[in-house]
Amino acid sequence: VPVGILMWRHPLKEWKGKGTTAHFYEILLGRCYTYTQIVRPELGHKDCQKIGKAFTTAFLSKDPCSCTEQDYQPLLELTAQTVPCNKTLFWSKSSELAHDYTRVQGDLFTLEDTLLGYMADGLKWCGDPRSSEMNYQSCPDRREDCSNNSFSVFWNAVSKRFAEDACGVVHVVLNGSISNTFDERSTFGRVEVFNLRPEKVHQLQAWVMHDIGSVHSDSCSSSSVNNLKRILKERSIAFSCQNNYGPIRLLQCVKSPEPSSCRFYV
Ligand code: C8R
Repeated sequence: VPVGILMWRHPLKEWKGKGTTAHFYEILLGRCYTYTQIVRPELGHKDCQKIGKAFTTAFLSKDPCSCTEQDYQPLLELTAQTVPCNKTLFWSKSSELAHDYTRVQGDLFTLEDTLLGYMADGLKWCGDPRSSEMNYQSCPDRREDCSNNSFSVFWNAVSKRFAEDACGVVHVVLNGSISNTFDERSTFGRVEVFNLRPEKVHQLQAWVMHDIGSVHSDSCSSSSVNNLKRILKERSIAFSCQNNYGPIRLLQCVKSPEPSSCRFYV
């Protein structure tokens, strides 16, 4: 057989989105060790090698447009983690603010404060059915290629578990500076709200935050937030809402160079 044929590699399919994050596997493993050894050593032993393997096995050598939540089940099982009741914090279009808050309020957990969310946050990954390697060139774009792609399906699956596991009074940080403060198409609106268990989640408390200096566009009394209230009522989960919740407002003020809206605190 001519050497040229043995060396031939199928070109990977080209997608509209960015490819797998460079050094994906190393970052994943490093974050797993950082989380289990340094961030939350109380979590106890987790086998990071096995977790890393389960993560890549979920998507390598497969069509990145036909992913299923089932593919991630082995990974979910290896990363089971208990979040105490009353300590779950959801967010939607408010990622930075919510994470700023859990950083100072260390007993609250967003999904990124749990092992699996911590590992995957901000990364991109996909494989290819004709290769056992990751595709670093391109990955499917959720809108332009397919919605059942390797990372969207992952976030759906882990967000679903995160919500199913929640108990007591749960919280959500919403962005009141956009028109769709509660967006039914977001992960929070589509997945998490519908996977809360009414028998153990007594109340959802929403904090609608406005960017400092922005003109208020949505508040607790807006129609999108009322829509959230209605959905929860149908699901027998109590709802409460607060505009510009003080402790989070304080964090916004600390980060704002223009203190005019923060006079109360200075
Ligand atoms: N959640 C969803 N998506 C997440 C995520 C997460 O924890 N972490 C990251 N990095 N992402 P958005 P949303 C990525 O529209 O849709 C959980 C994904 O690529 O501002 O309402 C979390 O528990 C995803 O497409 O928020 C939280 O409560 C975008 O960021 C909701 O779901 C989602 O950004 C937030 O999801």
